[in-house]
Amino acid sequence: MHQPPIPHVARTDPEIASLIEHEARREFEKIRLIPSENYVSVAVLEASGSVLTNKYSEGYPGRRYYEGQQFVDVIETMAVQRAQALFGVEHANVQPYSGSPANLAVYLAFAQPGDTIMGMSLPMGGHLTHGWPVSVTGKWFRSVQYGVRADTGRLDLDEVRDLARRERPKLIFCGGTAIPRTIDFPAFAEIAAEVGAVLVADIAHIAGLIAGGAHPSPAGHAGVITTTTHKTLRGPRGAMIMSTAEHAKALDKAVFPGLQGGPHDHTTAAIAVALHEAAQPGFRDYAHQVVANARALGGALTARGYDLVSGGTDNHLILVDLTRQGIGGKPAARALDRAGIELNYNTVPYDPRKPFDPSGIRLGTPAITTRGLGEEHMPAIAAWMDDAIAAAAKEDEAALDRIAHEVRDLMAAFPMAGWTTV
Ligand code: DSN
Repeated sequence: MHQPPIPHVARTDPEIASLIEHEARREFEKIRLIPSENYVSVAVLEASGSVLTNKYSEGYPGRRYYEGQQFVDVIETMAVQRAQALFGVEHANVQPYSGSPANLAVYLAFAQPGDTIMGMSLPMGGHLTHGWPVSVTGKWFRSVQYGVRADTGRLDLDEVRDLARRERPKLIFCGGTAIPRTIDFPAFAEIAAEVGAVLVADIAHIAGLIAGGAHPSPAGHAGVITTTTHKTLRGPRGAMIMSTAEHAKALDKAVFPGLQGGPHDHTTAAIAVALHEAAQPGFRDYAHQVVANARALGGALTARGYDLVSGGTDNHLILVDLTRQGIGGKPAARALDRAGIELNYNTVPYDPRKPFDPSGIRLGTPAITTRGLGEEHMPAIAAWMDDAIAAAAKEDEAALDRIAHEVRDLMAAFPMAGWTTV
């Protein structure tokens, strides 16, 4: 059952309680490979489910618009200090509701509508909020986008530099949602400095790897760092903006009152708890194991004939082009989910197919590593994936059921925070 238990929900709203219980069991039984997801600790669950949800706290510690901040002020200050210490930054704002509002606050702090901004395009691995046309960031700003090379699947920093020199953007975003390779923050910083842009490192995917020393840090290179708190960082759903002292005031003003009302104090407390967990020595082991698992899984998939975008991975994430397998990403992802392996369909760079029916799948190892799986388990996962994709092509439902059963048997041996079998 769900941990912590939810007897009050069960009594007052049994339908919702039952759905929560089903979701907890689903998370326990599946091999969860969506690279932006994880399992938070019971401590994080408790903090985010606490009475702090009752409080309004517009403003910042010591400068609020409501009374009764005796404890909330201390909590937010602790969260800020823990972020500063963990990431080695001069300033942190822990109030953004999630990654997209955090990025929007950065635009508000540094750009006017119509200004030129630059980011990686969504189908090449960037994020919607880095200036993709359907996002407000692509509608209200003049967005120029860079991608990866067709032959390597990797960024070409000479191309990024040429584009920046030509377009003179006010903001340059680096980072994204489907980048399997190490981000060269010093190189981006050099380009931004040359054209007079503010460099924004969106580390949402890799924040936990950076905290654990498994990916280089943008601190000291990027003037602004944005991140969600719920991916590799393994905290509640939320976000942070970190920066040099120089940008602190503009960013704080942009978050509140520029973009948001009251911060979600229960989330702030849970972020503080997660940051404390990420500062423990065991988190370094976790971060390095995430990368080792991704390398092992990528290697096992390659050995089975799968094409990995950029040829492999340096981090937690793998992007697979299924063209050679003769199946689209969407039917493959559906079949894998049926087989107990959860991931998402994804465009690959230069994808000839449509975004809603693309050529690829995106997967990663943050969640399974939290469950305790190691490199030795990756060949079996690759074999199940291969079998499920072959079964999808033949519409072999029995094979998918068999794999789901085997997956459930494996995962039963790995405890999950948030679920208890007794
Ligand atoms: N939805 C996130 C992801 O899955 O990468 C990005 O916002």
